[in-house]
Amino acid sequence: MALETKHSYMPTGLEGIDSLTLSRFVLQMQQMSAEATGDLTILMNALQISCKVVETCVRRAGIAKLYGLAGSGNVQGEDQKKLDIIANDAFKENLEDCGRVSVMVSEEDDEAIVCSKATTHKYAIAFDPLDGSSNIDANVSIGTIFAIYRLDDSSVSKTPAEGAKAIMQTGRNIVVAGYAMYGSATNLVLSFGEGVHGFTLDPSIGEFVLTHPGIQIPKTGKIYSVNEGNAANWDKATTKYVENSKYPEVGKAKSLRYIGSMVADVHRTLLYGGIFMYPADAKSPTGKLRLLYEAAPMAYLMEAAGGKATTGEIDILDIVPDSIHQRVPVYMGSSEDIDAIVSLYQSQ
Ligand code: AHM
Ligand code: MG
Repeated sequence: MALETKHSYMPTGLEGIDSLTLSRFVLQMQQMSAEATGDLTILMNALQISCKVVETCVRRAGIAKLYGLAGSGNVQGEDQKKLDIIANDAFKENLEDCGRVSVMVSEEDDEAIVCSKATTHKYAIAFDPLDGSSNIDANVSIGTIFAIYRLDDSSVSKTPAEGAKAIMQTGRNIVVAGYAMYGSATNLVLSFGEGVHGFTLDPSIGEFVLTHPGIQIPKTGKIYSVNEGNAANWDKATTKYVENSKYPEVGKAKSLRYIGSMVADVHRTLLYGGIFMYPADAKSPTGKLRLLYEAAPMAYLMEAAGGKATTGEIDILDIVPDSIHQRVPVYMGSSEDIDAIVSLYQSQ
């Protein structure tokens, strides 16, 4: 059956195209821009190949004995799984080899990586190669999150410190953000700033095909999503918000859904509406999720889909990073649900 893509929210020129693959989508985006050089197209190609490599490893993990710990830790002090390392290597090798990435920041690497093979210095990328690590061995959905930032082409970073400085920009400077989700199907959801589009990997042709054009998050939702095991350490605003969700003065209580993989929880929130949160608490005063490669890319998608993303006090996309692995409190989702938590912060 042909895909319905005749929507006004499709990028100009792409309306009415059936069975649109991601490769073709990216190429068309390039052809529609007068200044495009093809560099971003090549970068996006390296990115989608990396996602396919990781998806193959994830699918074969049980058979190929890829579950379990690798015996090492990352800069966050977390144990690395074998698949964390395989995914990180796949992204780093493909992105470096494509020659269009100047600087990379990965959750799994302590310092920013300056790419010696870069032939142009317009782009930096921050990524979490395999998010939701605690879910890997239980075969629960996991994913990759990424954000591509535009750099000032005239400045070439030579050291990790210079690379870190170059990529530490607000999320407003993101050029493309997205995630791949390795779930019951493999999805790649992304935004070039104009709309959010979801692709599904068709294993029979090895291509991502457009299945969710122009994702728009509902204005309000019936679901709240949070690790409620941390409730004893929450601040008043978060505690009140969750209490209101369970025991509303008017209307129906919200349902709780929490997968513990940001990619999967955000994917559901984008499609069904509601709120996803990972608040700061007394034990983790800045929260758990990392700004550059978790919070900012997802906030970019939320805003592009008509939703909102905040720390409770500031829009996530307006935060000026102070370090590459900085953590921030996260509340994101339907605009009315986010307005409710923001007003609780204002009255706190
Ligand atoms: P990771 O990058 O080490 O996988 O950690 C990030 C994950 C997110 O996917 C998820 O939202 C969160 O950690 C879950 O944390 P918790 O287990 O504390 O609820
Ligand atoms: Mg992560």
